[in-house]
Amino acid sequence: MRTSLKLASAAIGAAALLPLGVTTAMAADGSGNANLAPVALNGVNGSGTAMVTVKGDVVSVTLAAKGLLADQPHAAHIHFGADARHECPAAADDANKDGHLTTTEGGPAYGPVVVSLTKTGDTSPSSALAVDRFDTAPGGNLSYQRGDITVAPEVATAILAGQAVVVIHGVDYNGDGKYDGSAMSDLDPKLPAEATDPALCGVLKAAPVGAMATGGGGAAARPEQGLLLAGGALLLAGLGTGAYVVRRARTQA
Ligand SMILES: [Cu+2]
Repeated sequence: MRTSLKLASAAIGAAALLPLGVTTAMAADGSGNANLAPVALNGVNGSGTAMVTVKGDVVSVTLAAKGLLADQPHAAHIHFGADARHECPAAADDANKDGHLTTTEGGPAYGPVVVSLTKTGDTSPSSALAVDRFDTAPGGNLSYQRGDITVAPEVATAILAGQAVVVIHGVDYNGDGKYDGSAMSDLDPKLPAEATDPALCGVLKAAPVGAMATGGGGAAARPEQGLLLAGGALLLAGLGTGAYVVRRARTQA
């Protein structure tokens, strides 16, 4: 009697653990949305949205933002760290109390770069500062769409779990319309801090399940179809510039 009871409870324990293991082992499909808001302390008067759809380990990303420094490259990434808070940084993250948040100071909140949202070519963390492949926000408006981004399985899982954070970098502390100033970047000492400090940030939240249910219903909108088509066009356009990838690859944040 006692032995069979033990066995039974052991089996229940194993069954209770199983779903967790399955969820982390295989990437599901779904999407996450983020409202992008100014990063604390960094003086950006802007806003934006991000939408990420996940199909297995391929993600499609759409960004729209306004209020950025115009006509300058804005590095944009998906950040995630298993040990991070899965948040945007707060004023309290200003570790050196200089009144601004660097990308590194935001690390405890959002983790390292896991996807570089480049317009063409490589999207790995090694392209985190590939300045010639990021959007330059003409007129301060950033518009970005790409559909061919392969991510690590744990990144796909994190996006669907509401643990990934979209960050757009590039600020203008002194308001002179360009990246300059005596403070140098924590990521690349050859760049001004203005070029890499975080500007806008938003945590990707899982979209309502109903929004992604296609189920054969004719009425269901399929926004991801247009997205993927656009992404394919971007991919084709990007093939010609693939040579830049290696040259521009730099160490990640
Ligand atoms: Cu970033």
